[in-house]
Amino acid sequence: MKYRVVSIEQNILRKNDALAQGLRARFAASGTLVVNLLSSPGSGKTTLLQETLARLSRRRRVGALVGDQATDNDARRLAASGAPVKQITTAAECRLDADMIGRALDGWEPGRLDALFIENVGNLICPAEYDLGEDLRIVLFSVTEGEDKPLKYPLAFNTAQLALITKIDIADAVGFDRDAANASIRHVNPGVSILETSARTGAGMDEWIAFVETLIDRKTAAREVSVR
Ligand SMILES: Nc1nc2c(ncn2[C@@H]2O[C@H](COP(=O)(O)OP(=O)(O)O)[C@@H](O)[C@H]2O)c(=O)[nH]1
Ligand SMILES: [Mg+2]
Repeated sequence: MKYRVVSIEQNILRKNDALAQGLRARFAASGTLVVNLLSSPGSGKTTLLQETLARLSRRRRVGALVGDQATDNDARRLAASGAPVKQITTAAECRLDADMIGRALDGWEPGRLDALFIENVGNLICPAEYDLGEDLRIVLFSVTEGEDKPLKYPLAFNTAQLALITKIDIADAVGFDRDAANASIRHVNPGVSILETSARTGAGMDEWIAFVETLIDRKTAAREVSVR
């Protein structure tokens, strides 16, 4: 019986991987950089994206898809930036999958985007298993969560290319141990980039935005080469 459950899960993930490859081809053709944001609830995904969309939409075409089990609160917060935003309600599912992204894109006409940000459902377990065709997976980890969390949720941390430590403005107040947090992150993903940010004070935001813009330029250039 146990084997049967395992094989059903593997089939679901295999199907997701195939759909994600289709999305990746679609995003390569449009030259859209796709960023998948993972974290536990309350780590600051929506707040970071509010600031990111506000800053980038001055000079880039950016949009967001937001997964939430029950509400459209985050989509409404993000839409205030003026960027195109679409809500995906996942109901019983604890994560977004490639099929949900494909269906959301089919019914949505934001025009060609330089970058699409995907706010995943808030938890560090199920979203980690689902490829959404993204170029960049980032895991957010706030200073209040406990420095050992990367060790407890290794998949979320070792499938990400960037770990963003958020709410750095309150690090001292909560006794955040930077060395311990970095060591936990590096233990599960030695090569990952780590950036400290505060969407509240703006600390680290210029570096974050510059990091994304470098990737946007690279993706746009790759598209230009392929269509030439
Ligand atoms: N002090 C501080 N609070 C933040 C920061 N970013 C987000 N928050 C707060 O953390 C809470 C959860 O943020 P939210 O963006 O909704 O997290 P999400 O659930 O990951 O989308 C809210 O009360 C935010 O105001 C930050 O950089 N500094
Ligand atoms: Mg949110």
